[in-house]
Amino acid sequence: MLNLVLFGPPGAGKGTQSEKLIAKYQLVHLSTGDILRGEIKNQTTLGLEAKKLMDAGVLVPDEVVIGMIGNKLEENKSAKGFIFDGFPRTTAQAEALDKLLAGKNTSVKMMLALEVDNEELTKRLLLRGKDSGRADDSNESIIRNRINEYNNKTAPLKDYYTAQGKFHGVNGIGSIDDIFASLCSLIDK
Ligand code: B4P
Repeated sequence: MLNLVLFGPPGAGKGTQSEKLIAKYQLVHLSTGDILRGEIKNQTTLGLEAKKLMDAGVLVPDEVVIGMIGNKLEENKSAKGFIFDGFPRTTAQAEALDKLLAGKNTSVKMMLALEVDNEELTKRLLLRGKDSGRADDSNESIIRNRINEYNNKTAPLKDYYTAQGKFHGVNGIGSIDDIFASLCSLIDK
């Protein structure tokens, strides 16, 4: 199984590159952000709780997203592999993912990290906010919160995957196709 973790700060292009990777490698896309936005759209209890946190640019609790990923793995037993997009975002989530995959006799093959500076991230998210209607893209102070959450809780995962020899950084600035080519060359190595 080819299990990839796509990593990077908010707006780094994880969703954008996931779409291209799924098409090329025929993997199942598991984006916790998309799943949570689906729950909000359907006005489920989980969605209503998550909305407050997401709109403020804060991470939702680990047990919520870990439960969601566990369910999706069960629903896709015959998958050739998965792209984890926006998950894990904390060490507890990374440890839970390792356990869930070990229970299925598989593991994360690599973490692909899109590296983009804060100025470019803010620019991209404000631009997307003009059309997306996403509350968390709508103003600079919420975007700053998201970047702070990333630096405090998510960035340490670089060390977690480096210790397993699985971390690979890629420059996330440039054309979408060039970035995609860099990702593919790492996967195909
Ligand atoms: P996510 O939905 O994961 O969103 P993201 O970090 O904003 O986006 P991404 O990096 O995918 O950016 P994209 O490709 O869209 O998270 C939203 C919220 O959900 C979190 O804040 C949190 O509250 C919650 N959440 C999700 N997962 C969680 C978890 N595991 N634990 C706890 N909470 C969780 O790109 C952004 C923009 O840049 C787009 O407009 C795109 O067109 C543009 N772009 C992409 N590549 C570009 C390039 N090369 N050049 C120029 N622009 C580019």
